[in-house]
Amino acid sequence: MKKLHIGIVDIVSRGPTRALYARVMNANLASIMPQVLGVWCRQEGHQVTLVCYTGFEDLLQELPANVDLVFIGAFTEAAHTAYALSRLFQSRGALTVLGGPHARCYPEDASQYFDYVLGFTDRETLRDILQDCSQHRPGIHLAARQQPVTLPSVRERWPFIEPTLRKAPLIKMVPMLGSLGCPYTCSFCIDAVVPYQSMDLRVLRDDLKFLLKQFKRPLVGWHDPNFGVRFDDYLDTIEEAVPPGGIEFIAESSLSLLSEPHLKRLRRNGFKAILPGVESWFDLGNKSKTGGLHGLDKVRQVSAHINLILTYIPYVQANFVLGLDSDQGREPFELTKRFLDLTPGVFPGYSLLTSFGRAAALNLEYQRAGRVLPFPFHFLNNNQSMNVRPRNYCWPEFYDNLIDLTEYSFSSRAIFRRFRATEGAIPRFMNLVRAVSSEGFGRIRYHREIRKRLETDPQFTRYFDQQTPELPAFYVNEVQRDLGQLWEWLPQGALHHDAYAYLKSERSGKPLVHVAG
Ligand code: B12
Ligand code: SF4
Repeated sequence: MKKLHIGIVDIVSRGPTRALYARVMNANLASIMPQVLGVWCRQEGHQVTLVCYTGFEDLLQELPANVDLVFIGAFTEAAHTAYALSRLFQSRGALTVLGGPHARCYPEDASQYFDYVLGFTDRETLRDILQDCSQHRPGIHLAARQQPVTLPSVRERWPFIEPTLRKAPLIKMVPMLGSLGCPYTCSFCIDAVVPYQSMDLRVLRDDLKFLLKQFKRPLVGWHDPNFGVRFDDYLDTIEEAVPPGGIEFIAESSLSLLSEPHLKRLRRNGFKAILPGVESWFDLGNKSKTGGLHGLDKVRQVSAHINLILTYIPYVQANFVLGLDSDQGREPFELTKRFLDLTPGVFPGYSLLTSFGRAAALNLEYQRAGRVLPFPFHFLNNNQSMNVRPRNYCWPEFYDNLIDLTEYSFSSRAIFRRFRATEGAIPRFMNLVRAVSSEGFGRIRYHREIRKRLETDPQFTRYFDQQTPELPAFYVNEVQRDLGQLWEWLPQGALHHDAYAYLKSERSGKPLVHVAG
């Protein structure tokens, strides 16, 4: 096979940025799969250049001009950035491949702009592409039957991890993966139907030992959808490789896994931040181990649990989904405010209910009910737009409640109480920066702007009420501003997508995916 020049772009930022938070954090949000592809492509004998795009690089300078094949990894919020890059590289004669969350959720749309669009990707899938390596316009959709059984280790990915972390000035977080899939089946989740599988614990052990030699005190971010399902196996592995506290860890874990004995062990082993999902006061009780408890009873139980976690783990972000069908009136929002009163040390992470294309079977229900709005992908990041019309709220009412809750969560009083209730300089610093930057104050400003326009801009009201598909100019201008120079390369029509493609394809009975291998 001809030796190819392969470019890989891991898009972390949707466009150029100068924000301080982005400077500190973006390189720490690099994905694992682009690095994996880099290792596999080199092992197949090809020349690879990988760029983690954090918003500070000039992509065209960093990737060689003569690449044959470009892999792009993108979340849906970065879809337009990815589409524009694809067009640019295709215009220079390269073939392009899209992978990652956007490709998994919106393959029909993406295949208009790439030669290949990938779902689950294993080494065989990659080999198929490298062998075929030909133009497909529109592109073809390929996927492995299941998640890969093994992935290259941190040691093997190091030639890609190290240059990425060099861009992170303060915190340097190494991305690791202990498991794929999840044994739980939360209806809204992309992993609800993906069987749980553990990665090879011997490889993890070796990687942890390797990391101890690279940094004085490494920081590992576990990318597992739900870390600690086989809790003892993972903690045994960590304890075998690392002296207590020799590596610091961050993980997403469900509350049901965070019992007090587990918390003691996590603290002993350097876990510094945990991100459990609470999601709702009226639904999804299994995940938070609150069973049939609802409303204020659930608030009290979850609060007590999180206060307990905070005595062991200095940084806790509790995640909520706002606008679920089980919510109505002011009560869910007021309950979250009571939760913050009772749990002053927690950082609240709010997601607006978002239906990411094919991510979950539940999305078919929203599509059948005609409740999905075609907001451009750029805004589908759980906070800049909510693409499911709420069942029990009209938009102004929903936004009033959202603004009230966000203001409450990032009021001077709440910030001060959070500061006092948190231990350690870094957790305090992170809470403060997140509150006063784009996440806290920035979102309050943004939601207020949307609310104002819902009152004053008839184009907005008609679009939100699904009376017209005509996109308000506000959104077009935002994408143009965020993409910077890449705007010129955005393919025509790319701001619009069929928000009902998943349902249509299910109804047509035609399989979408070509299984690789
Ligand atoms: C870990 C994680 C994070 C981490 C790490 C992010 C990162 N850069 O990887 C953190 C906490 C930083 C994060 C942040 C966010 N996340 Co997140 N995150 C996840 C999580 C839990 C696991 C993803 C993962 O790494 N899995 C392990 C990999 C190996 O498996 P995989 O993702 O299934 O990938 C397979 C294929 O897609 C393919 N593949 C993946 N990447 C690539 C790349 C290329 C080039 C190719 C060819 C193939 C390929 O190969 C893999 C093996 O089969 C998922 C939920 C889930 N359960 O999957 C959400 C998820 C991916 N996140 C999501 C979202 C929305 C976000 C945020 C926008 C939230 C926010 N508002 O801040 C940000 C965006 C951050 C950013 N721009 O980088 C959504 C994405 C939906 C979408 N279509 O965009 C998901 C699906 C959760 C959800 N809501 O349903 N996230
Ligand atoms: S526990 Fe988390 S990862 Fe598992 S199915 Fe539920 S939401 Fe998804």
